[in-house]
Amino acid sequence: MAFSFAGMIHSLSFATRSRAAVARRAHNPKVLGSIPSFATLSFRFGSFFYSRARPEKWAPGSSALVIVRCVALVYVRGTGRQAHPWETRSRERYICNIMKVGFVNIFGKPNAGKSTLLNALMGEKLAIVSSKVQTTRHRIKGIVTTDDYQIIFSDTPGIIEPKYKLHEKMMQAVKGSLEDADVGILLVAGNDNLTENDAIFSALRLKVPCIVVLNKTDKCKPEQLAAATAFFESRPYCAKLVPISALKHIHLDTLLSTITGLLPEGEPFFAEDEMTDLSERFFVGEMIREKIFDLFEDEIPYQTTVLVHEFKQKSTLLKIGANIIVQRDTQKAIVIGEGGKMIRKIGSEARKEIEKFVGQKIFLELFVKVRPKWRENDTYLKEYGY
Ligand SMILES: Nc1nc2c(ncn2[C@@H]2O[C@H](COP(=O)(O)OP(=O)(O)OP(=O)(O)O)[C@@H](O)[C@H]2O)c(=O)[nH]1
Ligand SMILES: [Mg+2]
Repeated sequence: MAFSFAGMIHSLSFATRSRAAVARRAHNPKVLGSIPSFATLSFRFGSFFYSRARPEKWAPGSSALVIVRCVALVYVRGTGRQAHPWETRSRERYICNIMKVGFVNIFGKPNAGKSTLLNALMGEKLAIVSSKVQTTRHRIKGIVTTDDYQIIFSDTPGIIEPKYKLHEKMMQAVKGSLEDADVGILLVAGNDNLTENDAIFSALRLKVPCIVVLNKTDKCKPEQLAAATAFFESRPYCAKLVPISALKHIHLDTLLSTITGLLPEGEPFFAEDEMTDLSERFFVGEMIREKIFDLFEDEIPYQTTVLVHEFKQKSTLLKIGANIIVQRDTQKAIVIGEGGKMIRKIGSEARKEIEKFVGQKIFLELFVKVRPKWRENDTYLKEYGY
């Protein structure tokens, strides 16, 4: 009885959040699986009604707030309910020191530096980067948790007019990221065409606060920066503007404090040691794809994808098998190269990165397969993870 009551209230409290927020929780079974105790729920409901009745008493740091939190903490600790250490820490954090929590999704034209920014904010290379456009094809989440905030950043594919089905899938990843953002980062290279970027940002129609981030300031002339700042600051979607260099890590701390200033308070969605919701296999495939972007010009990177079909822990190493998918026989010959020169190069460069990523020796086996028009074929696209 007590269980079903708690469960019912739990779902009720979710009903006050957006559907997107509920869907986001589904990513994290650890959070979804922990049903709040009666004390936690009483505290939440009590504080909600109290805050509505006496808003002036509810200012951060007010004595009323501190007393209610302390009483609730003593009560929750006193119930003696066995909880997972992470769950306990998270509840204490929620009661004593509500965190800033939310989804911060990065949007922009291809090549604006979205993936470079995600990696810089994470302090870890999660997303592949290249000097060519349309490198990122998926939404890539990176989670940063400190004592004060949990930010779930999302890198997204560069916004383009779709020309084939793969493009449509890429733009669906952008659309999904528009729906659950708590804060939008509108990323633009400071020396890029301002009106083109403005048209894209306006078309996104984001209803959440947006930060226009002027990137690549290391390459901009002061007058370019001044013009871009004046231009975007006057736009209706621009809540804040921050100039940065994602590559040189300039002003990232200002960007972080601007983000946390706009985020709502709440409980963390993910355990504090979680960094992403994507699999190791996914990142391994991406690292191989990055080498293809680095090593080949023209159409090859755009007509290629990578499917990791084997990921097996052996006694001394990890065995990884991957297929490089191309559209035509001529492309297969180019990817293999004379006497296998190019495929060996892809393999040796990808292996170094993958070994750093998985933290152990790997055996990497690459094959090249021809799948005509795979970018237009729903079955292939699904099989290849799009
Ligand atoms: N000089 C300079 N170059 C940068 C900066 N940020 C990114 N770049 C470069 O810009 C290029 C594109 O970077 P990405 O991070 O792949 O860009 P993206 O927006 O993710 O591109 P797509 O995935 O194609 O949409 C790379 O060559 C980066 O090294 C920066 O702050 N300064
Ligand atoms: Mg990218």
